[in-house]
Amino acid sequence: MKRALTIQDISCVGKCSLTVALPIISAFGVETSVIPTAVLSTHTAFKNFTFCDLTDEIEKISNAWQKENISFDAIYTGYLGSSKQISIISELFKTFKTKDNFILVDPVMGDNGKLYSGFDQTFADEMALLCKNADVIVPNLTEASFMLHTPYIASGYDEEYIKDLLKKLCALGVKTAVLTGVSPKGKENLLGVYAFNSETGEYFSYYREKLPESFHGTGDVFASSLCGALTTSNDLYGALKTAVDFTVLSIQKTVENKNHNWYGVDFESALPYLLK
Ligand code: PXL
Repeated sequence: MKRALTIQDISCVGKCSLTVALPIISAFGVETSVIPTAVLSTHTAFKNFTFCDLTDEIEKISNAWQKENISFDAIYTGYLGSSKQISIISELFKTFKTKDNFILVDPVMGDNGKLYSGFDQTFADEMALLCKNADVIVPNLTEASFMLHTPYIASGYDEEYIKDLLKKLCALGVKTAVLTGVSPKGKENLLGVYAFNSETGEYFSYYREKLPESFHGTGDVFASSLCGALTTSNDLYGALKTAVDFTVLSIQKTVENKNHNWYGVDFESALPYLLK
């Protein structure tokens, strides 16, 4: 069985980060190992939350794994709490990267032109350095703009603008950059992903109809399903399609459930799609 490692926080309630990544990657038939970077009572979109930092555990866990000769087919990072965590995880990448596995970095730090609470430009610059060591990165337009120091453009941009951002992201040192939440001029009714493989020079885009509602946690659902799909097949374009379709289905299931929570998507109801 393939084994993936995912490194992100546990938000005890909130349907994001590890509570999303574990079930989704497992649904691909992939053993899912974790390093929790922090334990929060909920994610940070709630008004009141606790935060227990686990930065000091990361190196201890990594050192113990080295003694046990543990290895991974995939390493996927999501929400990280501090610049210090980023530098520790850069070292962990060097330790566990092999010629056969891949590193997926979701540089979680913001949306809709704004950084999430607790993040600043310095954090975005450190995240850009972490991306250098990744095979695949999946920023949204906000995260890409902060990492590249380019102005955030919410709408009205064309595909050339997206291609230019993708080239600049790959210039950070990453092999494949994927921009998420893309809706260019002429496709305003659609939302999708646009990817650039800097080794082959190929672009790939995949869109679905834009849904009337958006929800917290869809980025984590997308990145987790992309991790599962890439671990089980090295077809990037097929994996991106699976991840987009699973994310759209999760949103549809949420909308169908009239009693859905405000804080996350009902990806649980969409899991049977991955088991097919
Ligand atoms: O969904 C990304 C995420 C993960 N973890 C925590 C968050 C967020 C987004 O707000 O606050 C703690």
